[in-house]
Amino acid sequence: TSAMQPYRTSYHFQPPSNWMNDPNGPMIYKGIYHLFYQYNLLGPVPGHKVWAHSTSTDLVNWTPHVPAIVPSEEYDVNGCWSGSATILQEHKPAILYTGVNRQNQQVQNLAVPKNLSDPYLIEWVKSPQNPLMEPTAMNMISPDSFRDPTTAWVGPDGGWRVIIGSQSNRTGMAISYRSEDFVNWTKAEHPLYSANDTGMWECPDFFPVSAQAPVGLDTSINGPNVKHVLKVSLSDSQHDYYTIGTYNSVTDTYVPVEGSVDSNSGLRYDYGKYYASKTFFDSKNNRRILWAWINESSSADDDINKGWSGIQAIPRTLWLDKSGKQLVQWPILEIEKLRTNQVDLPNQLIEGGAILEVSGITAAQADVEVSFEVKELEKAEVLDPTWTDPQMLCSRKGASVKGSLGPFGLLVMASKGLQEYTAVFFRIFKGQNKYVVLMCSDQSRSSINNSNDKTTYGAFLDVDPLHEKLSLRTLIDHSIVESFGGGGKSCITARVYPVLAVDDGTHLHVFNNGAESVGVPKLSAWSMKKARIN
Ligand code: DQQ
Repeated sequence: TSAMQPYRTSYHFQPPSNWMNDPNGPMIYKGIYHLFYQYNLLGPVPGHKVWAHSTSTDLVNWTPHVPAIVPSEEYDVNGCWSGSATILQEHKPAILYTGVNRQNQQVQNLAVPKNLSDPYLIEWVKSPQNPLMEPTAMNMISPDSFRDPTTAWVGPDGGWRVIIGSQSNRTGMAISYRSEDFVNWTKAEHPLYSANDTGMWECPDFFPVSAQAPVGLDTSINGPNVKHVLKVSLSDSQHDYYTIGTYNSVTDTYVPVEGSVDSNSGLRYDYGKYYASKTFFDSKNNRRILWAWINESSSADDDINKGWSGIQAIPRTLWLDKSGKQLVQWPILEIEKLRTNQVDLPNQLIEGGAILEVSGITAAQADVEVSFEVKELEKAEVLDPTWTDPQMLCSRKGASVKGSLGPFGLLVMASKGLQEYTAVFFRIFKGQNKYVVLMCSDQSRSSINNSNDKTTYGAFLDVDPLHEKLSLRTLIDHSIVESFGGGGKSCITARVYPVLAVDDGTHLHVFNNGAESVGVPKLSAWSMKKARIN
């Protein structure tokens, strides 16, 4: 980063300039990871989209290539929108993407590599049969609500299935299509799943997870020890919600059991900023990896001034929690290659009201892991039964509001005199018949510049503080703070734009603003090296 560009990231993926949004078609081919993304070649504003393209051997360092898919035909002249890659028979990749046609209708198109022996897959060829799926008067699909094909999967009959995000009179839905040859697609009678009054479902994602082990599965796997996840990006709220359920591949029906897409109680990948996410199966390492777009919390004018907008979250491995009731996410292990200059705090007790600086690292570009241990749980504040909205609770009880057990956690991106800081912390409450852990990311003091959106985020964390330590990991990178509570059971990502806490003026602290002391058995912090991110 330079003095002129204090908010550019050093290890979170971003192009050198202009507008980026959704990750598209992530995959691994011949040992090389591919990331495509929605990109406006012309400026830091949304504009007309192309599929920009970068590759990597480690998901950390990236090499840019020429855009893979750009508007050129009647069926995509107004934009090449989001879509996904599928690995067909004989390891041949194929991309399904949404084209915005001359009439501004959304249609689905196919593109395949020109030269399969090129592991970088630089050149892509659009199918002469495009568009393959179109809204018509017959199929009653609305032409402005038909987009973002998923990775396709094979059913027991050997046929391909794919879903497309849509809505009909505010009923959000994932429309199903089937194909024998990946070119001729037939719409199924029923959507895979739909929910009333949820509005447009963008970027659906549908994939199996193992109920036995924390490993990833190929998208076409199904069976007795497999559950399925359906994620949708709700355009109304700009949040990614998921449900966990069972998929019957004979009848092509999905029945969610955990979570919901149609209420505030739905499960989210991330309780801060995190949108248009997409997973892929990493066949080399048997894991499923999640990518997502993190937009700015500053104004469009600021985007124009800095010349860019949007970053990608650090890719996360995701798997089904032992409880079967939620997913767990953790930054890909490769990111730890960037760690350097480890600093450890000795095991200690932090008294109520104490703030302790962790020095010796580049605090604007860091990775921190800390765990907290609370002894006298009976002193926990009683949770009012009406406090069901964690974000609201975190906003009302920010880092400066003293409690009993908490708030305790980290002050990241802090300026010298603490005029600026972002607080990531926990509070423990006594619920009806168990302790309830709240995790917050409080941006209210993140910048003395008040034109930024400094909304506070919050999530409940399914950890039992009677038997487990409370762990927190936070990845800090100049204008992004990505936090993982309880080993990845709840995640919160925030964007911050400090004025004082910039580069070397940035500090890191551990704090306890509760009345009771808390143990900190372990705290390790690392400076992060710069990655090659284009
Ligand atoms: N962004 C794409 C659409 C998608 C939306 C356009 C989600 O395909 O629905 O850039 O952010």
